[in-house]
Amino acid sequence: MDRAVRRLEPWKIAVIVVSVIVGLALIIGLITFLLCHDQDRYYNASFLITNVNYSPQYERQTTDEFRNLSEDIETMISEVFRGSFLSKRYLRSHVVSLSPDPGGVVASVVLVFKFPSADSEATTWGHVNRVLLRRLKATSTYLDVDQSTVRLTELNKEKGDNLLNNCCGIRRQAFSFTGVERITGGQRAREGEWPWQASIQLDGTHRCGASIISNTWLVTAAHCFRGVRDPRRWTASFGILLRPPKQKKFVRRIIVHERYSDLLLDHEHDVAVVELASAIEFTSDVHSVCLPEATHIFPDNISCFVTGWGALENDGYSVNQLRQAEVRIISTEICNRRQVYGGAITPGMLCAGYLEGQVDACQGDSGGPLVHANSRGIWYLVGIVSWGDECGKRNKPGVYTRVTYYRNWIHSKTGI
Ligand code: 4AZ
Repeated sequence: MDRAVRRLEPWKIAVIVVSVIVGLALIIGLITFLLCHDQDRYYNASFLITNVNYSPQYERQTTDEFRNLSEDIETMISEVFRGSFLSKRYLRSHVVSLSPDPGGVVASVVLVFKFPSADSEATTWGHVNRVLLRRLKATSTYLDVDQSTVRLTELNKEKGDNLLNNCCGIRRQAFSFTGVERITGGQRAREGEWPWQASIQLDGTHRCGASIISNTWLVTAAHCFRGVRDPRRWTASFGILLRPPKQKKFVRRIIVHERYSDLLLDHEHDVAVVELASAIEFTSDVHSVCLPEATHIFPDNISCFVTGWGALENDGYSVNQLRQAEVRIISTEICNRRQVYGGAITPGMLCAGYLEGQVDACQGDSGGPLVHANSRGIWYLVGIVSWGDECGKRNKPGVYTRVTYYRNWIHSKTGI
């Protein structure tokens, strides 16, 4: 008795008590983490739609036909899950392909859910599969889905990420819009908000913006290379910060439009494509924007965003963190008025901004993207920052290279 009491000295008791508390805390922490921590789970769903005839226009994701049918399918899938007990778990769906079938069109869709980490894969797959089968029948839509063809497979995170990151014009998180801003003094972009934005650098210094159109090709403005066309002096960086960038690549080749001239100063054919020396690793923060079809018409007045590291005011300095501004397309007719640009706007250009001024691209934004999200929320390259009379001046909106006008030229040089 005496010896036992002597052995349990106070400091030993303290150590035991502390160990037990720490151990319990760890166990409780682990349990809460497993119960409360959500993780993204990806699935591929494929099924036959019997009341739509296959059209060759479904081969390319950028056609109006692909967009219309995909939008209807994505709406249908959203209704299926939003009206079910999985409504809080369902995040999004994205049609990745539409393929021909003797019975109609086979749609392949990536579904993204958020489930607690503790839920087993088999259980969550079962929930998703059951809701999909049951509610596809109950949800009213004009699409006829053949129930017997529905296949649901779980994709691991890497495969799901890859599938989505390889689709152009997708933004992975939802970014809420916070008021009117301008590149000058305006709003900073967040990582992953404009994943196609690149910086083109001469001897390591930011010179221009550019847009990623594939893992080896960028599109930018021809005037960025004024005087220096040697690819060995150019690099491209990716991610919202110039320093430090997310990725950096050497340039293999610069192809400037044959009819662009540094001397004429008419800003005509201000487009160039840049081939990288090695492929970009696509992630949710760095991947491509979609190129519109040559025949696509972006209506006047639609909302677009211009992004860049350019000056906050005329003749100002570039910034380290990417900025964004919302601008509207201005008709060429208005932009060519005497008090605006008096006829300088040719069919290969488009104006965007506000006649009141204030919100605009500026020096250093050149070559960068002007983008618009279609009704599916997929982002398309509408214009390339090209020129303007200073920045944000009244009646002097930004002028952009019209991407649809040069769409076939871009294809002829890059195959994209
Ligand atoms: C430039 O010098 C420049 N306000 C780019 C865009 C605009 C003006 C100038 C549009 O690179």
